[in-house]
Amino acid sequence: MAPGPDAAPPPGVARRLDAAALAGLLARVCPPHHLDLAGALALPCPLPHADRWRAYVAEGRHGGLDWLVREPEARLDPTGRDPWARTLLVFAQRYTDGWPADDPDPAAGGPPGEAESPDSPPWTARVARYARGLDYHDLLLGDIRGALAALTAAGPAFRARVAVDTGPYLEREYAWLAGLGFLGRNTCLIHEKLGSGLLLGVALTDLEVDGLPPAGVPAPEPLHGAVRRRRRAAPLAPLAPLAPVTRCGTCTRCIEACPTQAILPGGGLDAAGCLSTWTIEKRGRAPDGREAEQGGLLFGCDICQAVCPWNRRASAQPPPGQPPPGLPPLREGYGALPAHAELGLADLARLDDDAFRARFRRTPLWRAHPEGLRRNAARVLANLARRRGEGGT
Ligand code: B12
Ligand code: SF4
Ligand code: SF4
Repeated sequence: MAPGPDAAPPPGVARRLDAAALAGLLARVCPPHHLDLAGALALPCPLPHADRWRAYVAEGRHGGLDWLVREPEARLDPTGRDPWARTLLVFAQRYTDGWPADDPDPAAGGPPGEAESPDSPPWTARVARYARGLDYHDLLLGDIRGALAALTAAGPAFRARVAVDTGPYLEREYAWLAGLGFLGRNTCLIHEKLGSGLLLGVALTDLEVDGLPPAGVPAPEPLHGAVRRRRRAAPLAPLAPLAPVTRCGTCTRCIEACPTQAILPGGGLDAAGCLSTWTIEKRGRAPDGREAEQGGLLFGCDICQAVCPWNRRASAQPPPGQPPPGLPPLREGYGALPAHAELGLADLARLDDDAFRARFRRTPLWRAHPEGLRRNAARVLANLARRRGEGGT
């Protein structure tokens, strides 16, 4: 049986296993499904950063994303909605190999001189890295479902509800608790060797797993990892309390680099001020007419990740565009789609709705709607013209 949302196991099949056995199974089923990291945590689970979530909601930092803050308390405990859930599996998939320091890509906060002309670099370099190819929801959901089906075929039968983004789960908090990485001031989940170019997904299951760290205590390593976070292996439970919440130290680069000052001094985000919200989620004008702050970015923003030393470190090992040693190649589908190169920024600014639908269905750009993409392209053109001293609005 392939578990999917609300799939129920056949009666009488064992759903209980220990963490070491689950780790062994994950090591078998994750690599063929392009899943670089996988971990598990016991439910119900108190969330150590629940107060950050409550403050985010109370201060209205969700930036008009009303779907996010509906039933805020429910987001803190998935077993309220699904009392059958016992274990949350958390998965991560790389979507980029490398954030080179001399990257001329304006979406990576590269030298402004490189962004002067609308013709160079190509517009896909103005799109956040996760969004240059196919829709990650399709890719990652499909891969997680495939891995769960293989897991069932190899052993336990269980019920599962899978989500990438859309479920009421604080995915980064869970990824940290499951040992996939630490939480940075830019709010991203960062793996010490892979950096933060990782997309996350979860599977709520009724598996009973013995030997996981106590609820609410972060694991120091995931159950499965294409590379280890630390050089020396740490046993799961005894060292668990030492797993770091954050490893930012005294660094504040992301806070300083954010063009809209959307990252709070103590870490955490004002989503209302984030360019990712302005260019993807928001309709209409930027808040208070702050269009100029969008600079040369067309869709999403990678600046607070591109400046992060942990991504620099992750990029330092391989030649640009190649996977770090010991890692499989990047999953197909995340590279810029060849068809994107048929258009320029000016074409995007006047693309009609039908052409938008024909070109961008099943890509992340779909989320901006045709009017959003036209608006973004027009803003970038105006910002570039202003930088060249040609005026613009
Ligand atoms: C809504 C949303 C957005 C909104 C709001 C983001 C926000 N920070 O709130 C907007 C549109 C701005 C956005 C932008 C981006 N997003 Co987004 N987004 C989401 C979504 C759907 C919900 C996030 C959420 O619940 N926010 C509420 C806040 C309070 O929760 P949180 O940021 O997760 O923080 C929790 C903990 O991490 C902790 N915490 C937060 N900050 C800090 C700081 C420190 C120091 C510590 C110790 C703890 C801590 O406290 C919180 C409560 O548990 C998630 C998917 C999901 N279901 O989780 C994807 C998700 C977070 N996004 C993702 C991505 C890739 C992005 C972008 C990089 C895309 C882009 N390039 O434009 C940017 C990054 C911007 C940024 N610096 O966060 C990935 C992140 C992967 C990763 N490695 O971290 C996710 C997980 C999607 C996925 N399935 O992979 N996103
Ligand atoms: S994604 Fe861009 S705008 Fe948003 S917090 Fe990071 S640097 Fe700031
Ligand atoms: S740039 Fe510095 S402060 Fe920001 S997430 Fe990376 S290490 Fe942490």
